Amino acid sequence: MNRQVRVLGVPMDLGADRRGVDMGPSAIRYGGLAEQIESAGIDCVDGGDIHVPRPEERDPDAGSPTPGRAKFFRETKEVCEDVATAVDATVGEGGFPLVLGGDHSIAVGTLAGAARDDEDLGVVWFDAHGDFNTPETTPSGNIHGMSLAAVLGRGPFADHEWAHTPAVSEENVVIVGLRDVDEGERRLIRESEATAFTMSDIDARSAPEVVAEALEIATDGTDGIHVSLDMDWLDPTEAPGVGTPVRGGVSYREAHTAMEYVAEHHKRLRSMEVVEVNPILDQHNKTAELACELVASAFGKRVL
Ligand code: EXY
Ligand code: MN
Ligand code: MN
Ligand code: MN
Repeated sequence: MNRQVRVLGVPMDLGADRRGVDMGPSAIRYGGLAEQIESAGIDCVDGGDIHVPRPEERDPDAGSPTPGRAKFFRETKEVCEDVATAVDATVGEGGFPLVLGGDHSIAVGTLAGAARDDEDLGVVWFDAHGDFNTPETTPSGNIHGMSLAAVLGRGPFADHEWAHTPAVSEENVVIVGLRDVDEGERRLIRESEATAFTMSDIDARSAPEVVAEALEIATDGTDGIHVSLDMDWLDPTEAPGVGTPVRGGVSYREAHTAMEYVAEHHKRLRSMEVVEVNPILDQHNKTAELACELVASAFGKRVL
């Protein structure tokens, strides 16, 4: 990839239950992100962090679980709108946005910005979870479990012009790595045009084969693709520092091979985000450091 990478940190944990992923951008930077990107031969600048409302700036009851409501909706909307503006500007200047979470709710902003000029993007969403809940189906009220559904125009952002939903072509959206899906979102995923590969598919066919097919689907007839890497896609033994760990994820090598396959589509790669790194739950910044390595693999870094 020959575009300049512009890093954008989104220190946000309002979309999740556990506190801590707001420190993800710092942990990833300390994990050697700049060095890893440089070792891939890619020019990179750091655009700093998006402002996230501080506790005193939040609505007092925004975090209380109310059936049918998304928690911290106004605050998340403000953050995602700013993320969309920053990502749109980066793409507009010919750059490549690399967005660091923060919880996965930031994807609503990333994709709104990346889908500027009404581009039709495909998405490969690496995740243990479907993130396909709506306020009506969510068991938690947490927006990070609703973010992909929201990107596709379901749920509370649907009537927000800035969100540009559906920002992407639903038939070119592929979830890879599912192993923890709620009842309500299971039905929504099945009814959608998106493709979902579970860990059972990966067990049966291998990660490289599934990822190769996922990239074919995402690039078929689109203007480009976005990669959304939720670090809880990996097995918690490799990535313990995530907000919602689920056993039975992919290995270190499977994740690197997946990113190497992503790099083969670098001419179509428009944007990328790495989310859900939680330093509080990590072991000596291992998950953040791995995130940096995986970004370098996605940007074309090779052993030989
Ligand atoms: N499905 C559960 C919920 O909606 O609350 C857990 C979601 C976890 C989402 C993480 C980001 O992938
Ligand atoms: Mn996720
Ligand atoms: Mn569009
Ligand atoms: Mn997840």
